[in-house]
Amino acid sequence: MLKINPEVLKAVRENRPVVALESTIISHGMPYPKNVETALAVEKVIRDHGAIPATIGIINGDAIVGMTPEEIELFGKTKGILKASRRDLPVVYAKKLWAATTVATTMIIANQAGIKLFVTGGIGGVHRGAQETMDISADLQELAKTNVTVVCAGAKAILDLPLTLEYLETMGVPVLGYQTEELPAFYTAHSGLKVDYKLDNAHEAALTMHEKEINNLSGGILITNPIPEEYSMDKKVIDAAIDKAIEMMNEKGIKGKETTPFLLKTIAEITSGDSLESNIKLVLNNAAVGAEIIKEYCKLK
Ligand code: PSU
Ligand code: MN
Repeated sequence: MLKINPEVLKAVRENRPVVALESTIISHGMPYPKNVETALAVEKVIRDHGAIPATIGIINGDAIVGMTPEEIELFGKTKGILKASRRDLPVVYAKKLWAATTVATTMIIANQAGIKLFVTGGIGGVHRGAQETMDISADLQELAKTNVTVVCAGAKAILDLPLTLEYLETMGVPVLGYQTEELPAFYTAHSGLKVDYKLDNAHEAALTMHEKEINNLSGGILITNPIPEEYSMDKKVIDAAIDKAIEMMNEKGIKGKETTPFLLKTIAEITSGDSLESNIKLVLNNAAVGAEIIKEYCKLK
């Protein structure tokens, strides 16, 4: 069952700006209590920019659209909350479980609730070594089919970025740079790879969403927004931390859905928390940009 909070429901019906947010970043992407502080701060940034936040998660088999601060606190604190991607949803609903939603499932539920834009930190993608492991995040397939625009800070170098771009191209997903021509690499603004197109401002982003919709082009749009220079990490430091974390992951034999949470946690440990601080700052920055884009989009309706 979809449980949409009344404020969010009213805003969607009245064509006022709503921004969806995911809960895997809370339960599996950051440690407590920074995860909860960040989730609440992101909601505040969205409100300060004149939009309404809707954090999405699954409680007792109900998809909650617009979690309360108390629910966010529970998602941040409770151990053993599942990480649910598309394949998990039927079972989570049938067994009435608690589950954090990934980019893929947040897109699915946002779409069902009529929310057009979703803000996060980073998306899943084609993992390094995917030629052997076939580890490709279900987020990419979801971007191919579900009509939600995702604002993120690019994809981090725990992934194979060139292969991730190839995959998105094959799936017909526009990969756009917010005021940049370069694909941002999450902890830094630079990957050395190009996005398909640069968006000059929020209005142009909104127009692109609108054109996709009126031309019945199904699927998502990926808007990549670089981390502000002052919060960006030193490329050498972060690259070394990522390589080390991947080495540790292989030694421990970590696979499948544990991969991304393990790497995030290990990179934060190796960098003594610096990567976590960058992660928080880039999500807040994405929230501001996402709110501006959805405000412009609502004006077009
Ligand atoms: N990237 C991040 N932080 C995150 C995630 C990705 O920088 O928290 C989470 C998102 O919820 C994303 C998921 O959808 O990890 C991808 O997991 P997987 O690779 O197992 O599909
Ligand atoms: Mn995976």
